[in-house]
Amino acid sequence: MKLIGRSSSINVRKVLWTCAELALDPLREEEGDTSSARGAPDVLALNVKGLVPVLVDGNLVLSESNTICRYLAARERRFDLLPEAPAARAVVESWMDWQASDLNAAWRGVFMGRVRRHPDFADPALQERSIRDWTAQMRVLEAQLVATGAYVAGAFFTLADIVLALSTNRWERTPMEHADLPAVAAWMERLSSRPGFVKYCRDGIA
Ligand SMILES: N[C@@H](CCC(=O)N[C@@H](CS)C(=O)NCC(=O)O)C(=O)O
Repeated sequence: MKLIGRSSSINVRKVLWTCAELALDPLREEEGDTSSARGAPDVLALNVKGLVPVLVDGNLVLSESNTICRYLAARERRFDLLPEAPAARAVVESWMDWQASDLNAAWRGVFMGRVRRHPDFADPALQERSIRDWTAQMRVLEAQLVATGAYVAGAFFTLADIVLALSTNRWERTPMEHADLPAVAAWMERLSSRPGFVKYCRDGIA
């Protein structure tokens, strides 16, 4: 099994943390370059989107970080991370989908403007709007963690925690005002007993 993508990428680190939870050690290829929107030619040859991560497992070539995490957990029959029962599985997937859609859309303006320093996102009004949207989405996560009192999808750690902790790490590290979210902070602390969290999330970059 081979995982392509630089470990500075938030989406590659989701997969690396998942591999750590599964005790998998895929071959690594550090392709991908932050300066290139479409990725390296080798990546394009495997993924028409030109983005990393890409997982190659025998004849299977897979893109989309959340899908790769789900594939690996299912492959290893780790139903603690991705339940087999349809209802429990759907809850985990719904939070992963929310991360990839509403939450991801909210951070773009301020993250691209202040961290990546991309000229298209230099407008302060655009950044302020993004901060408002991102904070509103993070309050949704806070409410969910208050409701479960433990992990994103309920009482147990799942793939939803991996993808949302990486998003939360990006939120914490982006220079802007941060709302006080005690349940989110307690959950990040709860996760710090996991070596995969320490290696690929807490001590990683935004
Ligand atoms: N929806 C995709 C997004 C992948 C993505 O945006 N990857 C970025 C890195 S985080 C990328 O490949 N950027 C171009 C590059 O690194 O060359 C996923 O979740 O895997």
